[in-house]
Amino acid sequence: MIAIYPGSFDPITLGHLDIIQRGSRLFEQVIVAVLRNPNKIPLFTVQQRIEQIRLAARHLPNIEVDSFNGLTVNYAQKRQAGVLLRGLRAISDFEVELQMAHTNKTISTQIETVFLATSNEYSFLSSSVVKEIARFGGSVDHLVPPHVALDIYKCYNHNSP
Ligand code: COD
Repeated sequence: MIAIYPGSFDPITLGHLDIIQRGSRLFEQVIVAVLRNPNKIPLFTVQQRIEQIRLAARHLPNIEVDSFNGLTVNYAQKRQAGVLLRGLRAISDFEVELQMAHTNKTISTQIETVFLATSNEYSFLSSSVVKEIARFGGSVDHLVPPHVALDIYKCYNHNSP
């Protein structure tokens, strides 16, 4: 079974990577799919995010990294995937994710959403938290892969604190 792990990944965090690693043990192939979203101004371009994810997941043989636009379920169908993989951190995630899963079911009954609970150590972690810390000069070395931390420091014009 092929699973799609869709998201913004702006940037990928250790929380995302944990879901990718655990997903790679559950599915034949996991396609990490970065949404090309013209309505948001991201910190990193889609191409930069793809490269960051590829490098972070290079030790996993069954991971592909791609980008998409439009509806996630349409992209999943195009890639012949049966599952949308999502991570759950808190009740706030649950409400949004459940609504998205139900909506997606109305578009395609063929595609199931599978949720993985966050690992305890990453339950607070999001791309926004990472950007907030870095913007104010803090270290994000413990929150993202090392090459991503370097990219972030470059963006905010500071060296590793
Ligand atoms: N631990 C576990 N899981 C985590 C962690 C963590 N620390 N951090 C993030 N995650 C999970 C998130 O819960 C999410 O499941 C996934 O990782 C990706 O997170 P993000 O924040 O990078 O990406 P999102 O949630 O902004 O991505 C949203 C989509 C792009 C998937 C969504 O907007 C979408 O599908 N858009 C396309 C249009 C569409 O099809 N909409 C659906 C119909 S309403």
